[in-house]
Amino acid sequence: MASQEEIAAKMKELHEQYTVKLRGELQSLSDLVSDVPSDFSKLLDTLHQRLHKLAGSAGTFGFAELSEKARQLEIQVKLWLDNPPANIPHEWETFAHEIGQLPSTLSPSQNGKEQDSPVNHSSTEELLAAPQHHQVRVYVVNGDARLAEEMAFTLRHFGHQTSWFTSLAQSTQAQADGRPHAMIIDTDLLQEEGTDPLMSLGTVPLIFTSHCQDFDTRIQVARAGGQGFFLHPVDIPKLVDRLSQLLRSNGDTPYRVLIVDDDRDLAQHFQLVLQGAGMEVQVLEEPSRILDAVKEQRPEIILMDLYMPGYSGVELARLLRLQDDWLHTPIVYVSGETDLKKQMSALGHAGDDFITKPLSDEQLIAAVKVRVSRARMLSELMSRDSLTGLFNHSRIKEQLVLEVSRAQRNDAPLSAVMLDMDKFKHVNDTYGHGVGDRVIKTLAHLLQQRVRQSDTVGRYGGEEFAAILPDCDAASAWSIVDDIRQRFGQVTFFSEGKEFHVTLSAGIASSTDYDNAEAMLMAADEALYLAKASGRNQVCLAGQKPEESS
Ligand code: GH3
Ligand code: MG
Repeated sequence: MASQEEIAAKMKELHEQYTVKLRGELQSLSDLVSDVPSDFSKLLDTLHQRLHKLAGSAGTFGFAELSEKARQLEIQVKLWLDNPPANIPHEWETFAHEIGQLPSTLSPSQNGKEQDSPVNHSSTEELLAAPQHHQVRVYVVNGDARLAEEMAFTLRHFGHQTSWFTSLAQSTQAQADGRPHAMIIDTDLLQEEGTDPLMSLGTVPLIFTSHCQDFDTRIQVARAGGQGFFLHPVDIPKLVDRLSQLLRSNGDTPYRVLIVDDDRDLAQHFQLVLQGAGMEVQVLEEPSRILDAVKEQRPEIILMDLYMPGYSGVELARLLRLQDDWLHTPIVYVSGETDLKKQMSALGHAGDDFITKPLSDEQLIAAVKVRVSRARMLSELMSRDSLTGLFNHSRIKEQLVLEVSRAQRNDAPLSAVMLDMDKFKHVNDTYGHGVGDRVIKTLAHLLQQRVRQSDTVGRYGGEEFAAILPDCDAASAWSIVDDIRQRFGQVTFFSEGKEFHVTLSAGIASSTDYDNAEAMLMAADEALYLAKASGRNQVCLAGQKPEESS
């Protein structure tokens, strides 16, 4: 990925190119209206298109006054287009004069932003704050020092690095030493200090704790941009779940953005701004390539221009929605269209949202961040099994496809494991379904505890689990899984005064022997079947005789 300096240099170059083109365009517009036109309605069409584009792009490049004037002139042209006058209207002369005056708005003195570097470094950095999973820093802010310290202390048990403060002001001062990845704030402080101290936080996820749960408190939390709300006494495991959910969706994988816009300068400007904020951005100038582009990049958000020659943004959005794969991808129209009716109609047809050009760099970054973070959180929720919190069937299969191709790229081993509890029907029949659920949760917990951070565990079916172990050959996988088998067999369960134990069987396939995800899963499943057929409570490797369990 390009460095901040490279992005700033590119941005400067793009800005200079745009300014040169802009002078040409303004001169050409002035020439266009200098004579009394012979075909007035054709001229209006051309003017409308060009003023619309100008209003949208000029503001984004920092020429706010020009953008505003172009917008007013566009509205005038639109009025003439909607109610065509019989003759050249008497306002034409003033209109033509104003077009001729547009270049005067380009002088730097009238354009504060043009003097700045086009990339606003401080805001871009502020909005960045990508969490590092290996050392998650959490601030706890509560006016009650004892509560703050207690919560900070408890969170440390979950591997978080915590600091606690008794006021928002204190906590923002501390950020000079490094921004936290998340903050847990008591709502009393919102009443005392307001939301101003939170403004400098950019997109740091905020979770609120409170003694009240009335509507007023909740609306205050919503206004402050809270992404979680917990009543005292706080259910810490739930809070930790929420934290990891937020951190995962805000995670350190760059957001993938696709920009579909025929205005090359503007698209490049958006691309550079978003790249500056650490995102992975592709620009599509040729709309007919859209299906290939989304397949290659798998964007998490699409910024779509509304009017392009040949195809409209709405048509492209509808085309994408024809395929299940792109049903959930947020599509945001970025357009100069200010007519609310037209915006609504565009949204009624496949798009999710509308942002109007011109927009500032900060607005663009925030607009993308908010939407992608939410989309990630929703997909996270959808891909988890509700009983165990593990990846569900389809998600674990998807993950295996990704891991197999990664392993092949890196020429590294990878093992896939299928685990299934033995005679589980008997557990349900004897102790009831509720107890059975508890056993399932226990195995889920044990699996998560025993595997590495880079491994993935999922609930494949009822009492059947799958695990993916990257950088792990069949022999090492066997040792890990056999250790889990032994530990699980030693867990004592209780129900109505009775003790019982449950065992499991497992099958393992390695990527060295099978070259695709489906073949690996099938082989691991066959090995599992072999383990069952050989007496259960054992781990078998695909294509080998069962090892004796100890
Ligand atoms: P085997 O050793 O051959 O695997 O025998 P088994 O009894 O474990 O296998 P079988 O497939 O016959 O039965 C699995 C049982 O798991 C049947 C089903 O009721 C139960 N089960 C599936 N999902 C859940 C669940 O979510 N909760 C509970 N409590 N039981 C479940
Ligand atoms: Mg079973």
